[in-house]
Amino acid sequence: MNKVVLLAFCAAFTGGYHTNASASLLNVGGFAFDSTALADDVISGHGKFCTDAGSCGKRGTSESVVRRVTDALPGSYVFAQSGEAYLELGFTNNVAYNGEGYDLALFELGLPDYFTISLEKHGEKQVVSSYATGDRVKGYDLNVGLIDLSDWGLNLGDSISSLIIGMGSVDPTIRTTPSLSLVAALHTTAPDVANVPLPASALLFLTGLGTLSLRRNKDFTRTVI
Ligand SMILES: [Ca+2]
Ligand SMILES: [Ca+2]
Repeated sequence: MNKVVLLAFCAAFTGGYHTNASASLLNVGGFAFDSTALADDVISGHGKFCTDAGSCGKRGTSESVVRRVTDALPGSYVFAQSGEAYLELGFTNNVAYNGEGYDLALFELGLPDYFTISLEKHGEKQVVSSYATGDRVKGYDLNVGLIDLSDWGLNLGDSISSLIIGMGSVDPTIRTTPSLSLVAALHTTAPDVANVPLPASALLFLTGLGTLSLRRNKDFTRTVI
């Protein structure tokens, strides 16, 4: 088996990659969901962002930012250049609804970090911390922040079509910011979305492929949102 075939074989059994090109099932960080469960639009944004390509000063609604936070690739991501930056993400071909347990998964890379989440502008903000999924992408830990819409007062069955994600640091003593790569609804109108933990990743085979420095966004001094 050559290396290309071996890598393809490994990717087929790992979280963090689109594992089936012909179907719409995605497996990211141990979570399985339909491709239609992804947040697929940036409705609005505030502040400037850097991308994994190393370019900064990007507006939240710029093509380079929108593509990175709405594609199915955990290895493409953005991070904020200022503490007050946020992205308002939307679901255009589905809605996310409040089911049992967690309802939304926010994936980011590097050191575990914090998102400030609200469901509407000037609405109640809550801090959601991410944790390592055990998968690695481009040589970095793939982390996930989980949201239960009940924490915002939604009843079971209530749905949302957007959310606002604060991307700056929540505390000036925390000199890191999240590197957001995609957001998925775990309960959605898409066909039978499953929140099923998968076997541990084989991505360790692939960690030597990425050399981008994620540390840059971990060194910014932030202000409290
Ligand atoms: Ca829930
Ligand atoms: Ca991405």
